[in-house]
Amino acid sequence: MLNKKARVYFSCFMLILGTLIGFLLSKWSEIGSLGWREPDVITLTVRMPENGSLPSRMIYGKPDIAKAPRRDVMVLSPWLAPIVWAGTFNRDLLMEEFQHKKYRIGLTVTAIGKYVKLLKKFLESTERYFMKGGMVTYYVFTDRPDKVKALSLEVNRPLKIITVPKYPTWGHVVLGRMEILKNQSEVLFQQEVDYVVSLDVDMVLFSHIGVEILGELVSVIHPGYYHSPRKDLPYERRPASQAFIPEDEGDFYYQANFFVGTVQRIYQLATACYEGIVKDKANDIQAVVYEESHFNKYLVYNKPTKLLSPEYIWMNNLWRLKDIRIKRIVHGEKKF
Ligand code: UD2
Repeated sequence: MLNKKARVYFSCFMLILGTLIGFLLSKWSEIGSLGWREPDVITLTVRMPENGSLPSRMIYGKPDIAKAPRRDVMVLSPWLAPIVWAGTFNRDLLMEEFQHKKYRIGLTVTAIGKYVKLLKKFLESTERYFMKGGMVTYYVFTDRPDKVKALSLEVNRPLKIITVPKYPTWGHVVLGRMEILKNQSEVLFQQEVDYVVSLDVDMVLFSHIGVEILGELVSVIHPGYYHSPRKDLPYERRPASQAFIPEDEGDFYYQANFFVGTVQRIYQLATACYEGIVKDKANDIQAVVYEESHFNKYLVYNKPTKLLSPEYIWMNNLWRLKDIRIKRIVHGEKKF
């Protein structure tokens, strides 16, 4: 009798302990990312006050040609595109040029159907961490403008709601996004912004995302495949699809949930993906990872001018490797 009771107590204890450990593990990577401080490549950055006719100056330590910013990761692709990691850039220096040119940035996000519910949390995090001091306009693509308005979103940057069709399925939404982007680049973005940043609504920013992400055509290396050999990358390998990439081609696998570019480059990218999607549909074939397959195909033959490391889209279900010093954005936060 006593043994049975003891067994019950022991089981309860183990259950509570297991739940506690599970909870702590799930929070660990989040806590870790918040605790990490981003080092500057060049540490001393002081702005000197304006003095008579002299313009205000920035004083900082001289870059040391013998000192690599990171030795544990690739910081330059074979086609000479920088790969952005923590520790490889000085945001203050980048801001100098940015403020001088007064670039306008359009942040686009798709929130269709129930995904509207994710918009508030997404925008709270972008307000806190996205492009501080930059000229940002939010563009929300939605089929439910009334629901978006009803969220009473408190944002300090202009927010434009773009009404898009009601898509019947998830597949139609993710494929349709390229058409929306193509059309809006033509009619809206070319008038209103210099750079387009496209993010998914199931993302939460945990750290500052600044001008280091800007470039002509910028994509993020997928956190799940960045150490994988080419044969394991989930490219579309069937020649019948427009997204086909031969077995012996491909550089990195990129995620289609975060990309950046000038309006012209985004227009070209979105048009190519849209046309590939339309042709596939006519041929009754669906690329293996939907629009992301077409996106990857495009980037094999139109190399990105800048790459963002997987720090820029992390997923909480991935075990963080030691080369990931900071989680800037976490993807896959879906609590409807
Ligand atoms: C998966 C893939 C991603 C990409 C994507 C298709 C993983 C981990 N992720 O992302 O790499 O292939 O699929 O682009 O494999 N949306 C709506 N309403 C909908 C459906 C989608 O607004 O009804 C929007 C929303 O912005 C959402 C995005 O489309 O964040 C992508 O949809 P998802 O979040 O369901 O896709 P996800 O993250 O599983």
